[in-house]
Amino acid sequence: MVVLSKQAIDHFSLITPTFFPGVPLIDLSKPDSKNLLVKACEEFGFFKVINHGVPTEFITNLETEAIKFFSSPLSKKEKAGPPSPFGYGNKSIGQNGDIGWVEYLLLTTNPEFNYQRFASIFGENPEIFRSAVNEYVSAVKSMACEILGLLSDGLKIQHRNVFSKLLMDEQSDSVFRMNHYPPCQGVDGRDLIGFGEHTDPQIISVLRSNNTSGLQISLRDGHWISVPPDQDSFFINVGNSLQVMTNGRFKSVRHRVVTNSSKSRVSMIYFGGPPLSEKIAPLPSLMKGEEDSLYKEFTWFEYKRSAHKSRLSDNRLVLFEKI
Ligand code: GA4
Repeated sequence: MVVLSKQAIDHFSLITPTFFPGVPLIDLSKPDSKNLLVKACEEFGFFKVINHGVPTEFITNLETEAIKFFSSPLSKKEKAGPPSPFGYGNKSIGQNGDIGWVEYLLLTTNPEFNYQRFASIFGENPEIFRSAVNEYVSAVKSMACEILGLLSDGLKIQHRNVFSKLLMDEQSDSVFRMNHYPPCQGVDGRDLIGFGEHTDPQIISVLRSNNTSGLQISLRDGHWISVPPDQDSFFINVGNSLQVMTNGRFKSVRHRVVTNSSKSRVSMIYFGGPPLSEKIAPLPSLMKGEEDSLYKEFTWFEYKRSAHKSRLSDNRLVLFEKI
């Protein structure tokens, strides 16, 4: 188990900014959503969606199972770890020394694989947890694909499935994560870092949390803002791969989570990624006139390998930028 020293606590604490009211809000049932989506991806790389079509029952079922799991004895949870690459993790994030005030389950979205894991973790009733994950992930993936379709419409790309087909591919390398941030008092009026600042490597990330605050995003000018929590909505992040495919027109958002002094935060995030063999490069149809590609072409396998060698806060795209 990782124990945070006084030194680490000093390093991982900060003053929390106030809530920001200007997070773009997209109503997926409205006909103008495609243009608003494009604008949000250009300006923030982040937005909130309502009328998303994911049944509340799927969300509450999975949240109940997640809370049951995180409330179980550490010795039981640790049987599902370490998360290399999938399983239970506690305070330690990734393989390169990052830590945060968080425990989590990291899963592949491949149902076969999860079954093997759950069979050993949830002795009595693995089927209930497994089906809660599968029904939730499949509904959230549909919503992510709908958003990606609307984005390609908004960008006037001829084939509207150019992004969504990567998530729909049987070989799609997507990940699902459930995080639990126990309440934490913080130090000297400063909050502790739950999950350090980073951008997501994949195409798109879909986050849902309970009503506990903690998520912060970095604006284009570098200022950090707190995102008001909303358990009935989803928050969407542009990932590094979508930034590359749009040749930098969409920006992957830097974000982090700070702990709450009195309440637990539980979040679940679907990271929609392409197949490992997929070549990621700016789409020629998005390059205007003489516009040059800002990035070297790479496969998702190459990017992922390089990401897993990095520290959480690193700018992972610099290695793939053209000079
Ligand atoms: C950030 C997004 C996802 O949570 C994740 C993370 C992954 C991990 O937890 O193992 C990484 C991080 C994430 C990027 C850099 C590397 C890998 C931790 C880390 C330090 C599951 C992912 O795909 O990339």
